[in-house]
Amino acid sequence: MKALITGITGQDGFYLSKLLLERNYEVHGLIRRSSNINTNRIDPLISEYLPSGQLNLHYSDLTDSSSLTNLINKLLPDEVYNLAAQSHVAVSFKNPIYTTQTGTIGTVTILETIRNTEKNIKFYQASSSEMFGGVTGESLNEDSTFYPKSPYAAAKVFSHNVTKIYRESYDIFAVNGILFNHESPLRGETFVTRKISRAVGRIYQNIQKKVTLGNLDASRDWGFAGDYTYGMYKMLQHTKPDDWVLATGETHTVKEFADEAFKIVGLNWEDYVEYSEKHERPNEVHHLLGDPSKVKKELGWEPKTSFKDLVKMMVEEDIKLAEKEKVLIDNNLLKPSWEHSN
Ligand code: NAP
Ligand code: G4F
Repeated sequence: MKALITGITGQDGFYLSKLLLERNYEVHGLIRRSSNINTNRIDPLISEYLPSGQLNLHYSDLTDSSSLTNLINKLLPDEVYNLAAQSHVAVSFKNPIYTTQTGTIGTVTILETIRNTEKNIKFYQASSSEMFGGVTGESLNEDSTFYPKSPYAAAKVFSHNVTKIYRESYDIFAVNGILFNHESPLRGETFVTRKISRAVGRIYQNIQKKVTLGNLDASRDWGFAGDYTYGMYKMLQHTKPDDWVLATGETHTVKEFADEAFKIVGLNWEDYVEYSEKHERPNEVHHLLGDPSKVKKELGWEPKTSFKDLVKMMVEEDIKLAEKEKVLIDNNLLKPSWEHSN
């Protein structure tokens, strides 16, 4: 089996490509050129699988339609997982056009290319619980109404709809995975969970004093990225394409996440967390809770990692990272800038 993954250098890109490589897939990943190395997350996979040719990386960009089309036509993969996006909701208010371009053009380009090949290429679209907007307290499922509240969410709604349109119009095996928040030690450091776990690790190692956050009362249905990427794979192995929600069915506030994370190192979060309005968004998604009963019934998928285990996994990894940073600081090889960034 041959898979093409857009967004292979991201959090989910790592977990998904690891899973596929371990199942003997030939994996092709799309990377974009940057002035700094951007393959850090997948470096362990590069050293293990690139030399044999089981893993291959190609320069492209979701906004560069011709390069995407050429790549798919050249590779003719069995499966395409479209994970790439400008995925930060707050940033999407600052860079709305770029977020929209990335979140829409690539999806329709890939679907159009698939439609024009002779091969039955299966397609996975990374849809998001952000599309629901968190306007009610109810548990959200595949039939719940979308109420996008950011340029990011609006672009995701477009891609979700166009995926469904291509499935229904051209009989393409095109699937939307509507994923609620999923985290890991590889989560981007400006998302709230990782920002907190990074801060806990550094505060524990005495190289940070405080962490500044925005809305502490927002609640999210947080799961582990490794469980969710297995769900993506399961969707493309099903007999027929459809849309499925992946969630834990539990929701926790940002405050609860901070409380749990600081407790792991025996500290009280209230002594270290400060509030700043600068982390508030022009329009907030206050509450997200997912209902994964359809995916459980039809695909047998269930999350394996509890909220407490997820927080522990992230904090423990970030304590180890901070320990390495402390050595560099002590030897004058690193100047901490984290309290001024994010
Ligand atoms: P992530 O860590 O932010 O990774 C995003 C990936 O997209 C990175 O590989 C990034 O490349 C790439 N990318 C960004 N802009 C691109 C462009 N113009 N062309 C090509 N590649 C581009 O995101 P994630 O957490 O793994 O999420 C994966 C997907 O699921 C995203 O589409 C996200 O919106 C969606 N999603 C995530 C969650 C969640 O909770 N994690 C929930 C629902 C849906 P660089 O490494 O070069 O920046
Ligand atoms: O961690 P967040 O930035 O994630 P958000 O906005 O829920 O988006 C993530 O999950 C979506 C799935 O629902 C994905 F589609 C999307 O790509 C991304 O992966 O923020 C979570 C909550 C928000 O309510 C935010 O206002 O935490 C609140 N928050 C409070 N202080 C903060 C902060 N968020 C960030 N990033 N930084 C803060 O300092």
